[in-house]
Amino acid sequence: MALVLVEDCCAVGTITLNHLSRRNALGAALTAELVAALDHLRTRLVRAVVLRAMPGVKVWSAGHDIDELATTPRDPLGWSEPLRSLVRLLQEFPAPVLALVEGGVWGGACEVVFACDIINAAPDVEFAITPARLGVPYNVAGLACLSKVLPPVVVREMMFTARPVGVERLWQLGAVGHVVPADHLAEFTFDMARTIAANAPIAISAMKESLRILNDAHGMAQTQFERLQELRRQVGESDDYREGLAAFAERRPPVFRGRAVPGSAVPGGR
Ligand code: YXS
Repeated sequence: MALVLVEDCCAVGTITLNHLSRRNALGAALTAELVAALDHLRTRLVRAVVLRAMPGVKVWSAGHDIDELATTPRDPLGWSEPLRSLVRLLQEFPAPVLALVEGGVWGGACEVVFACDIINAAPDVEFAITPARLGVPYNVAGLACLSKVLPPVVVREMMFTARPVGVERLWQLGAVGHVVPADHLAEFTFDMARTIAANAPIAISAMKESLRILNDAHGMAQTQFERLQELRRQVGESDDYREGLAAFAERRPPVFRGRAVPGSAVPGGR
C-alpha cells in the first residue's frame, strides 16, 4: 500500500499522506515516499504543490516515528535524518508548497507544515511540539525554523509544555495563513494553488528562494555552534531520552529524572 499518494493536474501537484493506521507518522518509509513524490512533481514541472492528509482525518501527522528514533548515542535528529532532509526539500522546492491541514499536527510534523510556504487549516487543528515529553534533543534547524514563524515566547511555551496549541491562536500570531471551515478548505486551497500556477513560475521560484536565503542569513560564532551541538549531545545521551522512548513504547507516562551525563553543564542535571 502506498504510504503517500501523488497526482498532478493543470500544473498543480497533490501529495496526500496515506498511512492512517500509524497516524501518518513520519517514519523513514513514509518520508522516503514524500521525497520521491516531490522529486516526481519536480519532473512534472508543477507550479504549486498541495500537501495534505486524507479528508476528514483526526490526525494530520503524529510526527516523527518514535519507534525509529535512535536509541544509540547517534544524533536522533541529525542533518541526514529523513525528516530533516524532507524539511529542507520542502523549503528548497522550486514551486510554492501549500499545506492543507486537518486534524492534529504533532512533533516534527509541525516543522513539516511550517516548512511549507502557505498554511491553510481547518478550525479544529492543533499543533503540539513534544520533544520535552519524550526527552528528545530537538535539533537546531528545527528550533530556528519554528522561531522564524512564531514569537520566541510562544516557541518556548510550546516546547516546554508540549501541550497542543489551537490553530486560531497561531493564525492570530501570523503563523497560519487562513483558517477555513473543513468543508471549504480543499476548494479554498486548490483555488489558491491554481492562482499561483497561473502566475509567472520563474519569478515565483526566484522569490521563494530569495526569501529563504534572506530568512536564513544570520551569522554565528563557531563557539556558539559548538555549544549548541554540545547541549544536544548531552540531551541525547541522557537517561531522560531513553526514558521518553521507553515510556512511549510501554504506553505509560514518562518519569524524567533530569539525570544528565557526569560533568555536564545541563541545568538541573543531577
Ligand atoms: O498500537 P499501534 O500499533 O496500533 O500503533 C498506534 C501508535 O503506536 C502509532 N503511532 C505512532 N507510532 C510511532 N510514532 C508516532 N509518532 C506515533 N503516533 C502514533 O499509531 C497507532 C495509532 O495510534 P493511537 O492509537 O495512539 O491513535 P490515537 O488516534 O488514539 O492518538 C493519536 C495521537 C497522535 C494523539 C497519538 O498516537 C500520539 O500521541 N502519538 C504520539 C504523538 C507525538 O508525541 N509525536 C512526536 C513524535 S517525536 C517527534 O516528532 C520529534 C522527534 S519531537 O519529539 O522532537 O517533536
